[in-house]
Amino acid sequence: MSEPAILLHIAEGVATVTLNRPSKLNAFTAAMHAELEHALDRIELDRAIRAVLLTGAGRAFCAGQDLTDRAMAEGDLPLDLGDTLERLYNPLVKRLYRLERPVVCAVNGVAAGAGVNLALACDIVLAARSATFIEAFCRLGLVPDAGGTFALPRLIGRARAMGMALLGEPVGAEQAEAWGLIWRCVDDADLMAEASALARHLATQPTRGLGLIKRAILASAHHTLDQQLEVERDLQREAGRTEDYHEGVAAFLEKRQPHFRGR
Ligand code: LHQ
Repeated sequence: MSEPAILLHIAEGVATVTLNRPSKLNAFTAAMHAELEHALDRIELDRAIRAVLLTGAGRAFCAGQDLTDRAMAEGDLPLDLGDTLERLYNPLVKRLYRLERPVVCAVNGVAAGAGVNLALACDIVLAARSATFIEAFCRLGLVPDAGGTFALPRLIGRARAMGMALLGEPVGAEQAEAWGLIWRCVDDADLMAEASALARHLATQPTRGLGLIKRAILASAHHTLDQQLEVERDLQREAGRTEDYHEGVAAFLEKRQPHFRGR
């Protein structure tokens, strides 16, 4: 039996999802998409999972689409890349944005093409100091996909987004942190310990509140101030009805540590 392309490990409220095709730098095949979809199904259904950690096996995070994977071609017709996005990448990106659990990404090595944009669809991105981010699409005559043209200008501004997308040059993790492309760059040897500790911490926090924060921040990308103030009003109303909010206030008043249950 062949190795699974996705590893799923669940412990301490954290689902660790590992892209697992290290010999091909974890490039995406159709089979890998299917396994990842299955893992996300499991995560979405299990309320005991309160944070997700995404990373790659081996020396790379993800080299994007596997350029040899012809499994998506139909008969002798030319491969419809739009169809590949519609069926595989777009639902994946939407799921990560909409997942009401914090998603930490540990970029353990090179991220290229859709691999970069998959990382940028996560909520908190840590990267090993040696990792690089390559918007490699332009080298192939393609357009950044998997949400890249949405995330890049919003995270780093138009000038840097254009530079990354039109030149396809590797951007190092330190530069990525300085630009605000990612949350933090850490020493290679510390990456997994730091990312796991962060995910474990998030898994002890008010999960519903964190999910609502995520929704609010992501909604702001296409809202006016007035619209966003309405979003905050509605989400705060919801947050104020959670058990965890009451626990947070009680713990504060009783001068003790809160015990959040994610409800
Ligand atoms: C790979 C790949 C790869 C297959 C490394 N595929 N084997 C596209 C089309 C369809 C629809 C949806 O959207 C997309 C989105 C995209 O993601 S397009 C962009 C695809 N990705 C790339 O263009 C990146 C291609 N890879 C590279 O440029 C290099 O491999 C990087 C810079 C990532 C790493 O370079 P090295 O560290 O020198 O490693 P390597 O090139 O020697 O790769 C190691 C192995 O992994 C090698 O296999 P081999 O059997 O020769 O050891 C590569 O062929 C394989 N590999 N990326 N995307």
